[in-house]
Amino acid sequence: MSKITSINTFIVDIPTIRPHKLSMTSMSVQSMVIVRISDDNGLEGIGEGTTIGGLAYGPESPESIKTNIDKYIAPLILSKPIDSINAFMQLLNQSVRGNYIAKSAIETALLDLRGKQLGVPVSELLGGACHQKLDCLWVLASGDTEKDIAEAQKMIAQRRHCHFKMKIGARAVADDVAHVKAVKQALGSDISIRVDVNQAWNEINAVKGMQALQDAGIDLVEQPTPAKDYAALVRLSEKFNIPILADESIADSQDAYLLAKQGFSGSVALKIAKAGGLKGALDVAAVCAASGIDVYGGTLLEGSIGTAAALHAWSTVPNMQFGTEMFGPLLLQDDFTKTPLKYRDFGVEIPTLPGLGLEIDEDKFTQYVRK
Ligand code: MUC
Ligand code: MG
Repeated sequence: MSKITSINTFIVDIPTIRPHKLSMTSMSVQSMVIVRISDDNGLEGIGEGTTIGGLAYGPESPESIKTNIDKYIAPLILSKPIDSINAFMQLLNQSVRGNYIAKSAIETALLDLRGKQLGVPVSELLGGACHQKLDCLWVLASGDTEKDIAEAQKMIAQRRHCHFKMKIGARAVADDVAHVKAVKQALGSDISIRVDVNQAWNEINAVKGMQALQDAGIDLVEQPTPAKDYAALVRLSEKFNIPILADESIADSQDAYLLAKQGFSGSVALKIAKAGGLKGALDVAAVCAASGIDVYGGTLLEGSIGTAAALHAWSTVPNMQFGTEMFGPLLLQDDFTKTPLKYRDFGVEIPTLPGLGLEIDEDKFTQYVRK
């Protein structure tokens, strides 16, 4: 059995194609933690741990992800034989609390390495793909109504995306609703529009906002209220026909169980970063399936590596009712892999080569790696 000989981490900064404005931050660059794990046969597994806006989105930053892998996580698995990724993850979960994004990066790199050792794609290590291609929406977040309309029209004409999610919550409810309504009217009734409030509303504003968005024909409202306020999410899901998607509220399968137990009738965004890896996210999907809760393949705006990892996981979920938003690489000005993901016909293909199915372009990697 081959052994792990090195675990190296890097922060890679790549500018975005335009400012990406969320309720809690505006992004102009994405900082990805890339993990490279080698074995004694010269094979390498790659993983990615990425968040949004430093510490604006959640409790892990690119710098903490890198430091905690280097100091606490890597020594637990270095020099060990890579016979069971489940056993490695159990050890990590016993020894390191939280740090879900760091764990997701490590699990991804281990799965990529194991897939390359066995000559099979990561989806096969997870039991096999049910889908070869998944729907993929695009997020409109320029902050400007006319720019958002032009951007969406271009994506539709290119047959790249026909579902859109709009980031709102930074402005007054009435201003946000007017912005969303203008985009919906310009694009027409056939084009699906959703919104993501990223926890910015209290329940009173959520009632006002959701009523107006429902009346305007918006298809879904994501995380209107604060993550921990499960009772508000349950009340809102009972009050409105417009579906609610829980995002920041649900990290792992225990969260999904607790929300389902309270009677939540909405849907849940799966993210490998929130759940501590691919298997953790699939556990969330299993709890949702058992509870009658629909799922959606979510992103923390990862580049190609994290996005490919999530796609392998989502490909094994029989029913991804709300599609996916695995567009992260397209928001970045450049890609340091030689094997870009294939976006076509309003969706994205699941890679089929061994491991994640990606290869790093070393020159570009060196160009963007933080010195
Ligand atoms: C989120 O909260 O959904 C996903 C897409 C995007 O633009 O931001 C992320 C995070
Ligand atoms: Mg969200």
